[in-house]
Amino acid sequence: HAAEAMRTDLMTITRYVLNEQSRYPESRGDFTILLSNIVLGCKFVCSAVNMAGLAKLIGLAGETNVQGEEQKKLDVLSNEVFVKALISSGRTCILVSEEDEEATFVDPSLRGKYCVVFDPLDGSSNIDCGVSIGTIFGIYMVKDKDNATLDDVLQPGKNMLAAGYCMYGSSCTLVLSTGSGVNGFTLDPSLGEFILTHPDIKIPKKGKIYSVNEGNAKNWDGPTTEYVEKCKFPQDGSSPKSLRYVGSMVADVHRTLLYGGIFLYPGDKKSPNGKLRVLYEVFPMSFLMEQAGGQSFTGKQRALDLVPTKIHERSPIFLGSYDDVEDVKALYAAEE
Ligand code: AHM
Ligand code: MG
Repeated sequence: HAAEAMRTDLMTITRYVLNEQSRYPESRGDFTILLSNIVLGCKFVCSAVNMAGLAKLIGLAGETNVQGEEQKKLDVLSNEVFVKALISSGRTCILVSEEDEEATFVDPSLRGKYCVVFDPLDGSSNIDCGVSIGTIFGIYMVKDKDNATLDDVLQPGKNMLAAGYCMYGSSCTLVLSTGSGVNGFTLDPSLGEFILTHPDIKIPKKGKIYSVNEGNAKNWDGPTTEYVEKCKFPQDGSSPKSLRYVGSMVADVHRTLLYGGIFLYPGDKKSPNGKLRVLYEVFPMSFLMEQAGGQSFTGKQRALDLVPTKIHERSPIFLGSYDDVEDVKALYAAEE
């Protein structure tokens, strides 16, 4: 009977969030509306990614994004869809997108109380070869929507109300935390609905996989070098870890969350702050990791304690299984 109930009692993401938000009756409707607009953006990007070859959406748009990288048409399109969906929700106040140099302050007539930071299509260098890519987002609450300032988004990650990502892979999976655990929803294309398929995700306490761009090894600092050496040549009699690196953060973090292990994008001599952006890459993924029982560390501190000073700021990041991140922390502590 249980199996039967599973098939007929569909826990959609909207239903899930409504249930969960019943703790906060006053904000229940607003958050659900905001989230359904994020979900709409994800569904759009999912179908655009799947049609990319056919629709000839792939190709250079002839623009560079704020970090000076080549931008594909699909990034531009995804960004536009998210920005428009978020503004039209009437529930947002400030938007920070990887694709826009400046933060967007929503017109007062359409303003709501939420700030959304997002990377509409992360891992775009992987589009052409069909590797999984994703959308990453984090949600803050504005202090006073009539006097919103950049400080409302330059807040430590621990102040986020919710964070998540959507992975466009062999299936389309949305992983969400609203601050009480982590849940995964898979898009049923025939229904157009995200259905709860991965309830209460917990990351294994210790993992067997490390995930890093080892091509940068010559510029790493001592603790990162030592840590990766330890993964390959453990001195405590344990087996070496396997290396898995897609080069698409959502895919690498998703695997880390489900299988355990560690994902690192350290700083190095050439890029002391690494590559990944604090607001819409490091924070949402760190939020999810902690909510799933893992940890996230910058090399100096708990990642979610970091207070960003610029919206596109970067930070080194080590995140994943509790024990694996603990090992990294010990190496950095020993260096001091
Ligand atoms: P992007 O935002 O330009 O797509 O870059 C971010 C991506 C992440 O998805 C991934 O973790 C990282 O860049 C990989 O970088 P590298 O190619 O240096 O290993
Ligand atoms: Mg990105």
